[in-house]
Amino acid sequence: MRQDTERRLTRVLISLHCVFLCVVSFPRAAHAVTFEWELLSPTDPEGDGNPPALHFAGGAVDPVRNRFVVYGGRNNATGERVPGLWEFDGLSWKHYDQATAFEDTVSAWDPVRSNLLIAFGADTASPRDWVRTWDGTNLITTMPSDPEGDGNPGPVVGAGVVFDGNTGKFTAYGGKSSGVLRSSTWEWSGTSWDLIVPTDVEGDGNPGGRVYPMMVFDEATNRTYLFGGKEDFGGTGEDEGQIWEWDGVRWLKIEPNVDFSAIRRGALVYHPVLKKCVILGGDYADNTPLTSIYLWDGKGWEKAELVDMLGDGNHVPRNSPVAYMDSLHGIVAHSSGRDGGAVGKTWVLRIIGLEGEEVLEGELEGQREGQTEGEGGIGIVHTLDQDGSGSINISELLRGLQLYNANGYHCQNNTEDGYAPGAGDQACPPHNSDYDPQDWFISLSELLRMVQYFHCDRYRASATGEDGFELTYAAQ
Ligand SMILES: [Ca+2]
Ligand SMILES: [Ca+2]
Ligand SMILES: [Ca+2]
Ligand SMILES: [Ca+2]
Repeated sequence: MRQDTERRLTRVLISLHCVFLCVVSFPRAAHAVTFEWELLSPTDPEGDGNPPALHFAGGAVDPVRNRFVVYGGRNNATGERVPGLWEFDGLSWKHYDQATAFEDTVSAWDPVRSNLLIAFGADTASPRDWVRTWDGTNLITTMPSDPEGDGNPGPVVGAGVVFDGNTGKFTAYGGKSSGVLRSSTWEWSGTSWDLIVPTDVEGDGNPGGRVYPMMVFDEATNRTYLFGGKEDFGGTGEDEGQIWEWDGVRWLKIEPNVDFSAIRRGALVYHPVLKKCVILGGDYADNTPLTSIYLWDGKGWEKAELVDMLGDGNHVPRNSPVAYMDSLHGIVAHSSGRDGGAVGKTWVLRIIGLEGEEVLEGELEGQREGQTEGEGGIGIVHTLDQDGSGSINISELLRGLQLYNANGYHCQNNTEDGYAPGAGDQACPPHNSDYDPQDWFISLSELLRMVQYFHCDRYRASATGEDGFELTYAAQ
């Protein structure tokens, strides 16, 4: 018990130290965005546990059912392929068992047919060229037709695929088949693969053959990007740091402002709030990971700040990580490859700071309002929540810290929250954080409750909450 208390104390002190460090020192001027990876603790009402640490899995989000779907992959601890699918709803993982176990598949949501496309990959027999769809109930396997007479990309492993909102079709690139690296561009119509011959008016050629590239469709620029990938096994891969833009007709090579050298098997995710793509992890040719987070805006890379105020460490996605973005949870990633060890871990990448981006902050608040409106509003606003957004930001937490450090607080008109540090007038209603007991003094346990508010998605009034509120980590 005493050890527990000491651990909590140490953790909060580390967290508080980081709060001051992060807010007062480096991120203000240096970086537009500050992220934190938070380790989630999924519940398990299904009784089927959580997925193991995986590598070579496919993953995508089903935005209709709001599920993160992970298909196949290899158990990092046992080396065995994992049968079936796992789905994460923001709270728990549910397993959908299947007779077959795949790896190296690629997945993307199909907004036209409202199901998840699962393509390529290998099972125990061999690489496959079939295409599968998953709608949350049925896993349907089909063989592509070929009215074009140009064949199919498969059987192939390690290709990239995205749904291209510009062309309204899936774009697939690369992979490896029968020991040969592929450099073909294909479009999936829903029933057949169409081999695309890119134009090259710009004269910079096309991306070379590669496996495990990262691909993303950027809704802000309306273009697809292809980044990294492995050009050959055991090679130096000098060109793997390239980034190429696809507009449905041609591949344009973009000269990067940051030379990532060779990198492969990371994840690229479009972030609709930031309106930029986020690169997560991946390994360099010498098998060291990319530990920083960069944003891509269609022109260049921008390094984001990454802090660990929670003291739970930060995720380093490696070896074909699966990650998705949704507006409620942020970017969620399941541990993969070397970072995860034997135990599967689920992480969420949260924005905890934005600088010089008032528009973005407005959007974030609008988003929160939208979420709370759906549940009839947040009702009572916590006194720590000065802007009434339904969640606690860094400056609001810092105000709480100020009251904690002051050895008491009192009522004071014309301050940001109606209170001031130190002893004085107690005629107003007390601060909501002062509840256990209510004594015009913020204790350590009350401060810890504030830190919880800061790290949750949002809060709402609750008759059963210890302080009259409950915290939610995944709005449904
Ligand atoms: Ca479960
Ligand atoms: Ca064809
Ligand atoms: Ca070109
Ligand atoms: Ca962390």
